[in-house]
Amino acid sequence: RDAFCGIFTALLTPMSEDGEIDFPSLERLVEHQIGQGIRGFYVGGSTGEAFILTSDERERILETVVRAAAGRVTIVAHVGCIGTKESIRLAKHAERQGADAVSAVVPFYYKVTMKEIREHYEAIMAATSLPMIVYHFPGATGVSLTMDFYEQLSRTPQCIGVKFTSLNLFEMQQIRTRCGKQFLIYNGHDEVYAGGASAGADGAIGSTFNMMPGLFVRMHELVSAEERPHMPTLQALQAEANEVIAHMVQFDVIAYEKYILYLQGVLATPTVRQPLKQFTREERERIESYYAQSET
Ligand code: NAY
Repeated sequence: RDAFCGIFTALLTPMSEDGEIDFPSLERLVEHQIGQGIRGFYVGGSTGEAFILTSDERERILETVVRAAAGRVTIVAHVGCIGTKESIRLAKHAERQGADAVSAVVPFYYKVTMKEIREHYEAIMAATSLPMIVYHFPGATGVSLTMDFYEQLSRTPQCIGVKFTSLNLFEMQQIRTRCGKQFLIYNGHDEVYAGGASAGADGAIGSTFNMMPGLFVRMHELVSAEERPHMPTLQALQAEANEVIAHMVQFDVIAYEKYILYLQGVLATPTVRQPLKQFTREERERIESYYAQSET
């Protein structure tokens, strides 16, 4: 269980100027992250631009990350698609590659009930022996999961937890109460990491860990220490992260993080794939001057 608790970076997918995947930059990013003490990677999620990649590309990315990480951290492969069949294909591939767990977004676009959603997860779990982490992100999918849904799925030992990307920490706390101590909860909105930890999260999966992993690794150490966490330090670290996040959300999450990593020399270009937003020269200058000022 320890290998699944902590800070998991929702990995970006570096791209070259023509929008193709830049594998050397991906390997550099993996190395850069491991060097800063993260517990693992969440590969091919929203931050990884999963839904605008082909399945073949998703497979190549996972293969590269597993090889580059070489067993040093835990690998969660996001295999979710809006259809069950393709999710199963990716899950089987993840198992063959040696991923430690799979995760799948709640199926979106076609309106189905909790029953079909549960059957979707059961079918993916039946296809491999890997543990499953449900990916709840109502802001993007428009799907709210019920407490009964969580409770039922958590009774399946193969379903080990949920990546909870919502600001509703009351609901997170209710999952903790209803599903028990063993069920893993990952905080998914980095700006409320400290709040999520107090609502019972065991760790976090986040996009901003790509550009500031150290801050969250320190917060996780604080909240998981045996003795009581030092609240003023925790609040100060969260405030430091949130200052960057507040700046970032004026622009665009994925393009912004890629731009910072490009400025840091980790990525060769800050390109995102169409139709995601590419920054104008004026936006790039604003980000650069904010970055230069925050570095000093
Ligand atoms: C994923 O699958 O990559 C994630 O959901 C990562 C979680 C991020 N959510 C989104 C929509 O990007 O880290 C968060 C988020 O960027 C951050 O909290 C800022 O809102």
